[in-house]
Amino acid sequence: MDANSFAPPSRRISGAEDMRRLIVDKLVYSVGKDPEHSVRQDWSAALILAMRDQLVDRWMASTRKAYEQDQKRVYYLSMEFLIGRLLRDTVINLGLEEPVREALTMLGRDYEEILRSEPDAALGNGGLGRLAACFLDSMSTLGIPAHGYGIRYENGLFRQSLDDGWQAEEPEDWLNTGHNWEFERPEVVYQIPFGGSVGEDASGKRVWQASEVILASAFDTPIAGWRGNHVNTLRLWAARPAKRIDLASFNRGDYMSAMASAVRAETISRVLYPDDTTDEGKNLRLRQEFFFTSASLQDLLRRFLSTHKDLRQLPEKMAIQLNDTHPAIAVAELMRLLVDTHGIGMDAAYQITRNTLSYTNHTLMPEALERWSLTLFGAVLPRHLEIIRWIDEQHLRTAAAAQRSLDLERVRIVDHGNGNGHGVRMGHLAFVGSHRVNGVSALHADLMKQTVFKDLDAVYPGRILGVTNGVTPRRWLHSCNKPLSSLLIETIGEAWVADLEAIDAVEPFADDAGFRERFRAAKRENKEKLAAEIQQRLGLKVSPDVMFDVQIKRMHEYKRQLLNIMEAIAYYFAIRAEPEKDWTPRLKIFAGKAAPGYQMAKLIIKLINDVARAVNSDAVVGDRLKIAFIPNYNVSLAERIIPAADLSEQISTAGMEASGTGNMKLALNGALTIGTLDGANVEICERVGEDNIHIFGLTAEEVANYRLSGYDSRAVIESHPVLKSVLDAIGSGVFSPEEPGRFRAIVDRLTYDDYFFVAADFAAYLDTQRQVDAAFADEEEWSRRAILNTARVGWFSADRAIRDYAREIWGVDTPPPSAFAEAAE
Ligand code: 26W
Repeated sequence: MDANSFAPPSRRISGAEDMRRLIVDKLVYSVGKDPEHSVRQDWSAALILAMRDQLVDRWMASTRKAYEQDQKRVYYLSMEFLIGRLLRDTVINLGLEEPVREALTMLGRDYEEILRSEPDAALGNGGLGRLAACFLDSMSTLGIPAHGYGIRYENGLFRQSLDDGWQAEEPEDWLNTGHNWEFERPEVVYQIPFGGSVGEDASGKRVWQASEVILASAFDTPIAGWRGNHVNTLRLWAARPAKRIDLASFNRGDYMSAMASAVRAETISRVLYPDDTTDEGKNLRLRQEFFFTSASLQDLLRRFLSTHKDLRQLPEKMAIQLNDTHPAIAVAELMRLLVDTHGIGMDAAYQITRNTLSYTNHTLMPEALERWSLTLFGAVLPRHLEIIRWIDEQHLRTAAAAQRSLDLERVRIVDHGNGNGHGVRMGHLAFVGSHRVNGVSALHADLMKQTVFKDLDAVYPGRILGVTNGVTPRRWLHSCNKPLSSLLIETIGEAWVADLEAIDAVEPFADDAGFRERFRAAKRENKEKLAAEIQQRLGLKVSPDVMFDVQIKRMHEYKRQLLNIMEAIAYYFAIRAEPEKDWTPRLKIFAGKAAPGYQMAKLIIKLINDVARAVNSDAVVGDRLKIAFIPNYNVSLAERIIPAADLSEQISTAGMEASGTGNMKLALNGALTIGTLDGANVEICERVGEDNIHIFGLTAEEVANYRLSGYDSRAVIESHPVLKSVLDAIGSGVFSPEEPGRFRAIVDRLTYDDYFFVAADFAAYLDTQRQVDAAFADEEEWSRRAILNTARVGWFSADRAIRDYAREIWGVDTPPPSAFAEAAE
């Protein structure tokens, strides 16, 4: 048989008529529906399958090339991938928008409506998960052979709704209508051992006798980059029991116990972030982390060994990136696989491991740095505990030699003290087991060296570096903001889509009145659309003429949605006191989910909604202030809000937001930022210029000093009458007359234990908001500054971030941006 016998009939399509035929073919033969009786879901499935067809041969070509050229590969291990919807991006990346639209018109279907019926894959929580998704896009665009590895959660992050203004949570059934992008790989299956004990065989070799084995089964989703030149794989693992049912119990009629071990196994890929406040929750979380890490490492070793013999070559042929501490167990698991399964010595295995792994840290908050009690860890992963103790010994020797004055207790991975740090410190493990450790903004990397990783930095100087986050311009401008994208392409060409720094070509147009008007028209179109959605979903009528002031992110006290709503209250009172004054009208938009167990964050959602109820129904106020909390924040909702934003709220307590990526997306879409000098805001400020951003509040250094010297929020409150009146109103039930004490806990927190410096920053925030008002009132000047924001944030592209990783961490080549400029011509 010659090679041509394998050549499949080509499915690549360019014209609308061919596209129509392919979609109908998919509808009939793959979805199994009669076009006459098909509903929207069926058409959506058919279109996705048609697009997937377009990806497959490119995907195989990419894989073939990686094997043939023996390219170095990147493996990105992440507990979260917030990919959202894939259809619009894929169609645009492949340059197939025109034929798809036309084909659907011929079929009497509406393209936009079909796009909306694709479920939003919410396999993540926040920025960390979205970053992983942006990075996959960029690695494909840059042609880096890469795999994303994660968990195929049956229920992703919960679906949020509002029940009388309170957050309500329901399971997100994103798989209900099938995930038509993926290919199930039933043959790709690995055994994941848990529990049991470790013994020795006759030769003295350590042998792990697990008490339970669960199977990890692969599902692959192709991820195309710009123009579809390279297609990578997102491989997600589903947990399966080794034995579906226990027949003996079944035959006895004991059906529950017959299924028990299957249920226990499948629980592992059931939900994202199970509540880990209970022991059972912690146990499940550790099992999830080991489950996907082990499956991924077994898989990449199998791939490596299919074409290589010598495992010492591993660091030359692959880079494994740990997205936060969640996959930190990879350090011990890679050692275990090398030593126990492949017979390599401990020292050599340790060296291979460190040279292959690197670790990204996404938060300095000590409570988010995972640690496991020795009891739990030893019960679930006894062999790994041995290996980690071995690593710890080497590490402590290095530490003692490097830094004589160091307190070794603080740097050890396995901590025996009884304090908070008791147990296995996963951040330390990830740090020690990696050759590079990166923060996600310049400030964050600096603070890592000064705070949580100070001692480890002294032992391993030069290991920490900063790689400032970035966002993909394909999704976060080109595909989500058609009006602006089209204007930009018409004005400066298309090069920026693949090389975002080229967007600086639009800077001179900031001084062109005609361009400013068109820029405003684009924003206006987006605002009208969002206004219609707000009216439809919340029953709230808002005017697209007012400033759209946006804070969209996870609900967390450090992000200070509370500061924002308190400012709204102050503004509300001021308007009521002087209704005749010339106020700059605003719509405050909030969206974000609170972790189900995070009571304070949930109370803040309720406060926002109670204040909204009072303000939105107050005839005196009218359009001058409206407040909208849009439920169920996810990637798709962000894609609709961001293009419509005028003002971007990035107001975290300085030193607490590692980077932020929403700040980049909003600035790119022409919103001005009001923000603290935190995370990547610092670098955004440097790039857009101080005149084009509204910075306020304490710096990270000032916050740190206050934490040392003590800070008396009560005195601050007493000395600021507006702040006092706002807190009095919240605390006395002005917004919750049916339950006056509802928000007492919030007021108490700010008065006695204002850990996030809300009171301290209130006055500066208020002042700055009034400056924003004045600036917005000058339409031409505001537009000029908005255009400068778009023009000057090109550096915050995920492509640039990936080039930095490739060069500084992975040792992987990437094509220069000029390669794309030529291709675009
Ligand atoms: C349960 C443990 C845990 C705690 C927090 C898991 C995950 C989280 C967050 C959702 C982590 C996260 O998203 N961090 C964000 O990462 C972004 C990408 O680097 C940064 O831009 C944000 O500043 C950071 O908060």
